[in-house]
Amino acid sequence: MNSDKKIRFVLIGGFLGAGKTTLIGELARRYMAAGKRVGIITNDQAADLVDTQNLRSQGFDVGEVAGACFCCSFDDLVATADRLIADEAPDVLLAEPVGSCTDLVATVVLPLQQLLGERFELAPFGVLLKPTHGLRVLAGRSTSARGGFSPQAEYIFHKQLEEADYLMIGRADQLSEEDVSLLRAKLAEFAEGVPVIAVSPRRGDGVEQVLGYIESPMKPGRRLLEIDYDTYAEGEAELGWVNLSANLVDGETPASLDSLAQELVGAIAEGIEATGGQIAHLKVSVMGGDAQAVANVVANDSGVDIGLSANRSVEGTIQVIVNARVAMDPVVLEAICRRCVETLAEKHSLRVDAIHAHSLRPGRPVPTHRVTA
Ligand SMILES: Nc1nc2c(ncn2[C@@H]2O[C@H](COP(=O)(O)OP(=O)(O)OP(=O)(O)O)[C@@H](O)[C@H]2O)c(=O)[nH]1
Ligand SMILES: [Mg+2]
Repeated sequence: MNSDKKIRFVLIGGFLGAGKTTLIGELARRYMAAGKRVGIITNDQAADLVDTQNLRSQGFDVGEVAGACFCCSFDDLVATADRLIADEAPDVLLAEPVGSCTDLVATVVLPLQQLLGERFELAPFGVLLKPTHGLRVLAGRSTSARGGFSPQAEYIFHKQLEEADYLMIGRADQLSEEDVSLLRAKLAEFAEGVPVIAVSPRRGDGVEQVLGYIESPMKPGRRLLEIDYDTYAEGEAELGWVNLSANLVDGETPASLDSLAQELVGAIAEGIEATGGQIAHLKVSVMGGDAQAVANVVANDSGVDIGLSANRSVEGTIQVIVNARVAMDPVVLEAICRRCVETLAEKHSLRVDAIHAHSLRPGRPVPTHRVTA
């Protein structure tokens, strides 16, 4: 990289399970195919991130900010960016904030631009709409994302979309043309004049257009929010958060990573639904050797999705990570996750070793910086 050249800093926002990690992986692949060096920064309230492992196993350089969201650990975000810059000299940094965060223009985009504008060139801020929840929250459609989505959680969902410089309707491969038109019309009601792209990072639709916006001279952070932090904090605190990791050992026959991931995520989702919890995003990563499978559930009754296929059966130690973000008591959620890991191991004649979990409700956001005008 030419040392005088600024690094393009790209933040991709959107609700839990909207498709941010998948899109970031696809953007990174395209940048790299064009000869650019890319670094990725993931973020979570706690350690053991499925996203970090997922992106690393795809061959990307990933730094992680774990323990608090970007806005509340701004200095950690900058330090993580600095480490990637020192190690990899990237031309582009792609960063994924926590999916329950909002007010990112005031707390991340503009502070980065204003404090570190000599080094970083901020891209316009793109936000992905999660279609299951978008159809329900914006269009009143009864979908699998039913019930349990309180007014406070809807407030966060809305605020995330309101602050975008450009918007993306995610998982477009699964939407009818009518649904895309309906969502466009609903978005235009509060984001008039904001470009909207229907994207399917998985199939590739719309990704070149997203790159066009990222590389455009559009001013970043044009839509500073008016936001009530009490409602925002209440909405975030409704979520139970569990990050669990464990090793499954002593297997005597090869085990299929894809099947284990699907089976575990399905069992946890069933356990959650039986207690009335509402899934925002449930992810399971299963790793063995250098292979990894990721399976996801993005809403109640939405079914199991294979986010990353390993296509491999392995012997030896298998590492399991569960990341669950669900509207329910985190202690009960942790108990369900632990029980399902134990049951899975038993069924496959494996032994659970080194299991540990963090469970929490996100605390009130206290941003390091906040630009108000
Ligand atoms: N069909 C389809 N599925 C997609 C697409 N993009 C993402 N997904 C799936 O949607 C689920 C959620 O995707 P992620 O990329 O993990 O979502 P995220 O926004 O990073 O989620 P959090 O990190 O929890 O906030 C996964 O199962 C993905 O495989 C798409 O274009 N089409
Ligand atoms: Mg993600």
